[in-house]
Amino acid sequence: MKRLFGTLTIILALGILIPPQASAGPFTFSFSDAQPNYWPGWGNGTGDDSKDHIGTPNLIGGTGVISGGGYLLSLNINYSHSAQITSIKPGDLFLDVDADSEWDFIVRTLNANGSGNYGLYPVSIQLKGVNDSLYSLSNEHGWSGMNYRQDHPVGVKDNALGTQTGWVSFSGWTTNTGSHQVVFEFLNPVLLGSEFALGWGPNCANDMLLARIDNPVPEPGTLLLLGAGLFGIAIFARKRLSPKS
Ligand SMILES: [Ca+2]
Ligand SMILES: [Ca+2]
Ligand SMILES: [Ca+2]
Repeated sequence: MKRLFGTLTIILALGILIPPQASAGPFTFSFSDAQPNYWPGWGNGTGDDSKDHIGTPNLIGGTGVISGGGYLLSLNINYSHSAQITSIKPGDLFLDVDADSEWDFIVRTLNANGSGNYGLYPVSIQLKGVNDSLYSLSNEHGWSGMNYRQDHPVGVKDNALGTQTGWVSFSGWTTNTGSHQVVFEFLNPVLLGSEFALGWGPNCANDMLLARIDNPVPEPGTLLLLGAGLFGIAIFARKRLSPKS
């Protein structure tokens, strides 16, 4: 028993001394296009504010994959079109890696014409109220006179972009009627915190997604506690099972 205890103690000590390794993975997450209909603070005071989607498209929600090391690998967003309006194009994809209501990265898919690799850029833009002039709004994309969600961010201005840090493969976008999916595959890593947020919508802001997501990757501290707990259970079981001398 003493020898077993000593061995287990050494194993546990090594677990504490050796820096935690990346968890197994990858891990998946899912999200829905829940309320609000617009990003907080960006309602325009019209009947649009009560609508999830104004005509087409309707964003539904999606799924994503994170590596064991905590890096975003891919993101799928589901949507449907009830009518074909060929001039609707995608907006930028917004990422808030620590869910502090300040965007940290964008994928430059604003007005993307098709599939291909699009730039990943660091940004530093509060969701609302601090540097709103850095956003590209729905009004700037040729929708004047149409029924669309006015005055809502759909991308960022060029001067909001930091130095490009990588590329993201984008599936492209269709305006055909029916159910579809856009896919973002991250060719360069973006490290996510324990909670993160993402935002996306078309360049008319007819439907805007804003999702806060709990990172499914276990934190190293949690793993360590789990290991210590298992160690305790092993000792307890060993004691219970040992014949009394
Ligand atoms: Ca929707
Ligand atoms: Ca942030
Ligand atoms: Ca929505």
